[in-house]
Amino acid sequence: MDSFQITAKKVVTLVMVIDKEQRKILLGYKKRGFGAHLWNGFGGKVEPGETVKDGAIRELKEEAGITVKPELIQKAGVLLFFFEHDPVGLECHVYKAYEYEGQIQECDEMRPQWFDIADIPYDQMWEDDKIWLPTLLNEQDPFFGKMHFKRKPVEGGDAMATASTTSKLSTAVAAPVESMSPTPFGAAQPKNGPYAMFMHHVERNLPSAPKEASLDGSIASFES
Ligand code: 8OG
Repeated sequence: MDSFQITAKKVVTLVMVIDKEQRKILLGYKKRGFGAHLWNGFGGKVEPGETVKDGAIRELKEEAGITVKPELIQKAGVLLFFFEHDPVGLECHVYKAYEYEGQIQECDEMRPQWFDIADIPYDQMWEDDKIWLPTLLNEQDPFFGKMHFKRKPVEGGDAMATASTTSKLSTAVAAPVESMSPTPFGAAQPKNGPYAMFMHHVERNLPSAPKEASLDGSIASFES
């Protein structure tokens, strides 16, 4: 486990917008950067000087074009991600919102789309999501999770490279339009991206939401 020891952590946010009545969830297709080609909630790094919640609200606005009032966004849990041989862990604060204002909009980083809760594309999401997202959807939060990831072995190029090679090939043979995937994230995309999760631990139904995690992987403090 030495290869998973962290000496620092980066605080990131993730917001899940849910339409309870229609039983739908708003996800975004990440077009570039970390987690590219996967569907996810909306979020990112917390900026110096802003609270974690303010960071979550700002990222939701930047990535999906919508606003949630601070009193209508609720902390669902904290996830601590460890990546092999990376001394910096990610402390991800997960929020849920059932109401929003504004028009949902695509940006250069994310393409938002509603999904039926019964039809969440878990095989095109980070691998851990199928473990904790049902917890949030079933209202078994607050939760705390620890996930350990290894980079997937490279087999004639990594998963991302394979995906782009495949799409270049289909262009080269000039496939008829009808036979082409209607979206740029069809079957050629990597299953769950370039990382494989090999260990996880989740605590559910906590009495209150974790506020911070320790570098040893435990909860350091709870929201008051
Ligand atoms: O700023 P940037 O887009 O790189 O921030 C990373 C985003 O990805 C942030 O919203 C947190 C999110 N994220 C991870 N790991 C995982 C994960 O395992 N599952 C999900 N659903 N989101 C993750 O960094």
